[in-house]
Parts: sequence; structure tokens; C-alpha cells
Amino acid sequence: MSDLQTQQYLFDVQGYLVIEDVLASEEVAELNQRIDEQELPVPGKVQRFGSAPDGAGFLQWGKSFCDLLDNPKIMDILRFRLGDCFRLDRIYGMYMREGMPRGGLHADYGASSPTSNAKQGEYYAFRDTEITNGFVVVTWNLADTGPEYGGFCCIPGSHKSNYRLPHEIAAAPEQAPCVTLPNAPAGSAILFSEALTHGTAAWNGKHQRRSLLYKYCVSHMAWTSRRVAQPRGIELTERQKILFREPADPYRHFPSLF
Ligand SMILES: O=C(O)CCC(=O)C(=O)O
Ligand SMILES: [Fe+2]
Repeated sequence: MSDLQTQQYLFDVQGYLVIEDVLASEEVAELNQRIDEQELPVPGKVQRFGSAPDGAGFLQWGKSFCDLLDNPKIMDILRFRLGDCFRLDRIYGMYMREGMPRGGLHADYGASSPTSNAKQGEYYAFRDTEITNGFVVVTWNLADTGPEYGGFCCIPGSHKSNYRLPHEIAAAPEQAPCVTLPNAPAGSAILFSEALTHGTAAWNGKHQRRSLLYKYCVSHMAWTSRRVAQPRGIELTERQKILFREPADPYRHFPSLF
């Protein structure tokens, strides 16, 4: 799926996109090795590692983590949803071992978001000025995820839903045919809109799940009042530095990344 037009179409229709083979196996191995060196606790109740804010999180662990920030194979796709001016809002890693349970389905924007005033089963008109998908996540898979193993799951197209997620689906997503677990081998990137109803499926893989999540939003928006810090002692490009800027009006107070 290399054609940009096809990627744009599918991202818009599905609310997510899997791009395979973005990272070579050597790059995946290098990132995994850096993570091994951290000697993280065995995943259990804690599923996250290297989070920021505060600090620089896993970006501090090496240049290879910083190079993912604006990997050329994802920048033009991020542009579809976020325009020319966007910033890095949060990052964290996710790791899981066999037998770890699922998380709840959720969406941060749109009808099913906690802040939406959509009522159960009642038509919900989106206001023109409401930002329903100004927030995009890029999940870098350092291990295979998919229907056989678990990992990221979602309801394709739900970012355009007019109704709240029904309780029946939220209570047992593993039994709901509308919930998809996209096949995303190591080295692939999953991009998704935070308006999409999504979650974490239980982990059944013998191998450890390892994903790095980079969360971007339009330049004039922020999820949190805290900021991801630039890593110390690692040279960033001018474009990478833009991603760490404070929220501001696009073009006038926040430069284009392109
Ligand atoms: O990849 C996953 O397991 C889902 C992560 C998630 O819920 C999120 O990034 O908002
Ligand atoms: Fe989420």
C-alpha cells in the first residue's frame, strides 16, 4: 500500500491504517536492544514504559527513538489529519506478556468520548468547530501483534459514529464481530485517530508485546498542560525540534513541518 491516495482514503474511511515494513529488521533489533538495556520490570499491572511527559521518556534511550519522531514514511500520512503544523504531545511504550488481560474500549474525541454530550441512542450532530480528530497516534510495533496474539484493537469507522458505544460491545469486545485486531508485524506502524473507538486486546502471544506510541496533535491543541522534553545529549534535526514546541496558532506562531 504505497500509493498516498490509497492511504489517505483508507485512513479516512477506517480511522486507522497499518503500514508494513516501515522499519528494517536491524532497526527493530536495535530499538529492542536499547529497551532490553533498561532492565524494565516484568510487565504486569504496569503495561507502560518510558512515558513522557514528564521528561523525555524513551527518547532519552537513543537517537533511533528520536528518528522515529519524523520518519519520512509517516510524515505525509500524518499530514492528512493534522495539516502542516503539529506537535508531539505524549509518548509511551507498551509491553505485555502472555495472559495479560484486555483494556477497555475508548475514544478521546467524537460521540463516545467522555466529554461528549451525545446521549445513548440519540443522534449526535458534530459541531463544525469541534475538533474530532486533531489527535493521531503512531504505534511502532517492535514485535508482531494481531488476531493471533492481541495488542491494538478498534472498531473501524467508529471515528465517524454519531452514537455512543453501546454497553453490550464495551462489556465484551472480544465477542463483538465489529471489533478488529489488525495484523501488524514487527517493523510496521499503526496510525490511528484518537476519535476512533479503540483499546488493547488481551495478550496471548508467547513473545512479549512491544510497541512505542507517539501521540501528535494539531499545533493549537494540547491534551495535557505538561510537555515532552527534548532528550539531553542527542542531536535533533530542526524539524524534530518543532515537534517539541508549545501549542500555538498554525503558521502564525507555529511553523510548518513541511
Ligand atoms: O495499542 C494499544 O494497546 C492501545 C493504546 C491506546 O489505547 C492509546 O494509545 O490510546
Ligand atoms: Fe487509547
